Amino acid sequence: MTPRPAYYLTTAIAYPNGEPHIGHAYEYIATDAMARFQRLDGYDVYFLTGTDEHGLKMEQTAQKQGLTARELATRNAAVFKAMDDALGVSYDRFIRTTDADHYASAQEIWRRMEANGDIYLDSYAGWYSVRDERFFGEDETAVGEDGVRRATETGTEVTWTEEASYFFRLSRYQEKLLALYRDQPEFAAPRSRFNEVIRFVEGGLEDLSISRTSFDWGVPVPGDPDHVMYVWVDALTNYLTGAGFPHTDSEQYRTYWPADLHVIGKDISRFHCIFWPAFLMSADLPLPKRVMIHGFLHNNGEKMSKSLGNVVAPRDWVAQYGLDAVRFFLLREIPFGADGSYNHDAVVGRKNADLANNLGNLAQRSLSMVAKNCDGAVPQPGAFTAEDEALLARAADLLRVNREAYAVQDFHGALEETWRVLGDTNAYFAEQAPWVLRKTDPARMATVLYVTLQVVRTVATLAQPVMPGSCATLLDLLGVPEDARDFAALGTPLAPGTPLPAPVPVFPRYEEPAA
Ligand code: ME8
Repeated sequence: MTPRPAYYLTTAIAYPNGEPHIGHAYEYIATDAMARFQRLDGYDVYFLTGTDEHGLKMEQTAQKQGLTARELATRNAAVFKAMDDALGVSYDRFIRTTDADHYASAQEIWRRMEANGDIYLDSYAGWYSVRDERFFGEDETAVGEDGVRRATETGTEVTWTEEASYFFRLSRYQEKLLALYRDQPEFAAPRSRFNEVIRFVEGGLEDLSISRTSFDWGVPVPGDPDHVMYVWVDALTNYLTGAGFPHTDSEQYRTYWPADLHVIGKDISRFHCIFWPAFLMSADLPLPKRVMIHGFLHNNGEKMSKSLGNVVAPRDWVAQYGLDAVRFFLLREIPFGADGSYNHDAVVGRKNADLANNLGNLAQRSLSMVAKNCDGAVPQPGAFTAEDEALLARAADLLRVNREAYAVQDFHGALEETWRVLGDTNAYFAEQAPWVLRKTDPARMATVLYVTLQVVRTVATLAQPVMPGSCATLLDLLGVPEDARDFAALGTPLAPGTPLPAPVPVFPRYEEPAA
């Protein structure tokens, strides 16, 4: 047997300085859908997520709460992990940057960059935003009416920082990065955000301060314990740690590095598309194949913020709408890569129209008819008409359509096309009227029900990455054995005569709670 091809994907690792919000959940759910899709499509998937625990932001938040940074990180890493579990995020490892193997990994990449002559000691004087864990040039900041200096791009407060620091020779990598972008036009997406990165690099790169001496909450710099690494050097390296680095001869590393996909939000594209490949080039390590940059979620068009009180906790949404409706809404509503807005009516609209009506109703009506009129087993179809053949062909083509969409993380497009076929199946069902055929032509009724079940089964199989729980229940109702739910199994049509359990509704409507 040839080994299954490997597929290694990651989310950004979150700062556990507070509780996760729906923006975090969005990234994890999308990456999880990608991981599940690839598994169902026969890949040997490794899925990494976790927490980014070092740096001044963690240190300062902890101090305010009377905790050590480690205590704060431990407490909130558990909250993030519990949220992943509650959201059905099928990670293979939840990495914490305080894990021992991560220290070894971050120190090894540092040594390699140093050995390559890319690290030198100097002193840093400039502006630093703790919120963004990021340095800014004077010209990238401005003093507001309140006398506070802020970073123009992110609006966060900056403080003057002057200390001994190691620098990474980022300036050396401008040409190599531009060559990478030219040679691998799919290295980052969407194109508009990738173009912003390219324009920034074309504007010239300055060397990067990569260590701090004014606090010690970080990975110690090899050979100079007065310094800890700049948090982003250590954070980005988590992707290598997850792949078994520094053990480059390990099975884990040989199987999974380079990563196939990093999924991140738009605010950290420069770190992933500029710094990260430059560090890897310097350390003489292969580069990840793709960085997918998603947009930001806004509450009713407004930025989520604690002061506006509009931050959605993922667990509240799950309690209110149900997990699979939340997962479906987020991936169906917003084209991945674009910013998106959410509100209650939009979620309810998707839950009721797309799930309860389009899919749930069709499944329930066809399965109930089968239970009553076909001895509770998959019906035996007769000869297919041109309409039957056309619909079955469209359903069969959905695997190709979904593969093409997932290959570029177009979850929205995948679901849109899949639901279009469902919509047409609803029209077919209404037109064929099997409840009339029941009396006039029962053999034809059996064929119509068979065709409908075959489409529902295809949709339930392909929608598993987005709605694992509900689709599993639906596939149970369709009599599809657990070992026949991967995409390869779609090549075998439903077997007539398979006994089916009594149908139950899988996609309930949202009912407003009584006032
Ligand atoms: O940036 N909508 O951590 P983080 C969508 N530790 N996505 C959002 C969002 C929103 N409103 N707000 C944040 C960090 N995100 C670093 C990453 S990776 C080596 C280190 C996304 O907790 C954000 O873009 O601030 C990022 O991808 C992720 O959530 C974690 O953000």
